[in-house]
Amino acid sequence: MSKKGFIFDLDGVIVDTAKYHFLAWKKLANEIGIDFSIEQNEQLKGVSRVKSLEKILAWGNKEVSQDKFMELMAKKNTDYLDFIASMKEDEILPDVPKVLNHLIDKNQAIALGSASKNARNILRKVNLIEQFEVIVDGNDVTKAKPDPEVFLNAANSLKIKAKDCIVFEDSVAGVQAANKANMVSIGIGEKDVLHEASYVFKDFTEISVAFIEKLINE
Ligand code: B16
Ligand code: MG
Repeated sequence: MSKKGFIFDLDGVIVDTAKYHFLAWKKLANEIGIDFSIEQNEQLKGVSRVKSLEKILAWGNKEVSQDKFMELMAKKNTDYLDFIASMKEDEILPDVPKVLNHLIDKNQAIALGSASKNARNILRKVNLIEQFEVIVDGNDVTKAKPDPEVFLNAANSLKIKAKDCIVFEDSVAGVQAANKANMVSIGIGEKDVLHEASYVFKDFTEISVAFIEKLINE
């Protein structure tokens, strides 16, 4: 049996933390007099903390000093940490453990490739940290998605060639990053949004064992 590298994004793929990012950004934006909609939040998926704040300030036509920028980022993260403080295993998205366990049974290489600096903390909370052989997160990369750095690092640490890696991603930037890395991209979400992905599924309940076997063997 061949050994492939399976790289999972975190927010929106393993857990639905997008709702907590939204609440924390909305609180911050409103406090500084900027409107923030759920549609705008879509554009922040997979985008780093720095880039997210830059976008929000641009939408609100607001400029702030470097010190203020740092203060706003810290504030957003404090609120976000409050929202995720009580996260438990029941917030893991449906059938994610089933797919992870199947891959472990089949001796496949498994990594996390996330833009979040809180990724390890979240994996610990939901009790999935042991499932990942390699974790590459926002603390380990200099270039944010759609740059492929996060996934190439993960492949490198897994010692699996990029072309033998499969990435699960819920964001457009993440799918583009996987494609640039020359990996198979699997979009988790809506087909019309993630149309650049090699395959798209609404969630992991739509992914069959036969499909996983095909990924391993092709
Ligand atoms: P943090 P992912 C991304 O995680 C989120 O999708 C994005 O909304 C967030 O701004 C980014 O992480 C940074 O997160 O503020 O926790 O460092 O989807 O790449 O797992
Ligand atoms: Mg994501």
